[in-house]
Amino acid sequence: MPIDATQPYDDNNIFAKILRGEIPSAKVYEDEWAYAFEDINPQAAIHTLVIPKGRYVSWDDFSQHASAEEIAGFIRAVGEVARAKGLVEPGYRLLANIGGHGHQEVPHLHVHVFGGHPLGPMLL
Ligand code: DGP
Repeated sequence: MPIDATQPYDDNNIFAKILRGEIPSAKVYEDEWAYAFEDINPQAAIHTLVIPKGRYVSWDDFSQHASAEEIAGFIRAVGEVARAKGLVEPGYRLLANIGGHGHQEVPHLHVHVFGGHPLGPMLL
């Protein structure tokens, strides 16, 4: 079920539990600002999720309330993940789902990193 992106942050969401190490995840990358792990239900040969360490429900929440340092750190981390996965030369796709129409299911901001083969035109 898609979430309401305007809801308050829920510390019991699944990605909060992954960040706290309460639920296992296949770690790809971690720094001060972000944690990246493999998606449990991959939609491409490479499908990695990057999440900020801060408590942000969605891109809307993050873009309004995160500090400039957190925003820069998170965007840099997404680039690090793509480089770590060897995606820069062949290319890749980034996606963030936001709220109901965006079909966001987990109420902690995440950016999907897709790659590993030609992805074709974006389909809605
Ligand atoms: P979205 O629709 O953008 O909210 O995508 C949520 C993604 O999170 C979806 O691709 C599946 C993934 N996911 C959900 N639960 C878990 C989990 O417990 N572990 C991992 N690794 N991924 C999860």
